[in-house]
Amino acid sequence: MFQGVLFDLDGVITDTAEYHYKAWKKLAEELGISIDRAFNEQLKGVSREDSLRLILAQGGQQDHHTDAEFAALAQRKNDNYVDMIQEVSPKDVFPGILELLKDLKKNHIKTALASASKNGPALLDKMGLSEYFDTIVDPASLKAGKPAPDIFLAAANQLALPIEACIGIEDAQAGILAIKKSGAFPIGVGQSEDLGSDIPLVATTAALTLTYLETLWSNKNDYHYS
Ligand code: B16
Ligand code: MG
Repeated sequence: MFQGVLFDLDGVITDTAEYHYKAWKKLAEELGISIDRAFNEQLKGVSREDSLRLILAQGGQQDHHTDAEFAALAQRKNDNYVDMIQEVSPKDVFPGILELLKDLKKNHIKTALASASKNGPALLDKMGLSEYFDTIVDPASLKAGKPAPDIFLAAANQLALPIEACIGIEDAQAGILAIKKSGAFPIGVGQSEDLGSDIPLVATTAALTLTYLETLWSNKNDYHYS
């Protein structure tokens, strides 16, 4: 049986992925750059700075800003995003997540937050979920963000568990690559068009029950991915 579950936040625990998209779209438009939902799939799970680099490259503006201007643009996006998440509350937790967290606790399965977001701890507080997490990885402490495996390796390490004993849950292409590279067993939340068909996927978090995770875990050798 698995001993730990490593959770992404945005797009897995709540719908903040949508707020990130809206905040990036607004900033991009102010810069005369157009981005759509398909482009946004590349931004999911990617750090604030790397997301801004991708957007500027999309508009051919990769060399247009000084370091100070770049930092101000990243700050502007975050200020706008932070405004949007002020009203987040326990009712914004995705279906099934609270029940899963409670069941994991009851069964002494450890939990970690492996979110690239520096706003992660504040969001868990707003949703009343902090008490369900044994540890939170500080994304600022990592050498490389998703798709590098560092955040999932750090999460297992902080739980004092071997990574092979953990499940990682993600909604983003970059995050799933990171889980695969880490050695944890990946479960994706989303569609095969976005996330591929080589790992188990759920269309909604309502499917993420402890029983279902146990079933996937016992069949994990049926999945072949690299
Ligand atoms: P922040 P996750 C990621 O969180 C988001 O998916 C991504 O869109 C965002 O740019 C990144 O966090 C950094 O967030 O600007 O709040 O520090 O999906 O890894 O939980
Ligand atoms: Mg995510």
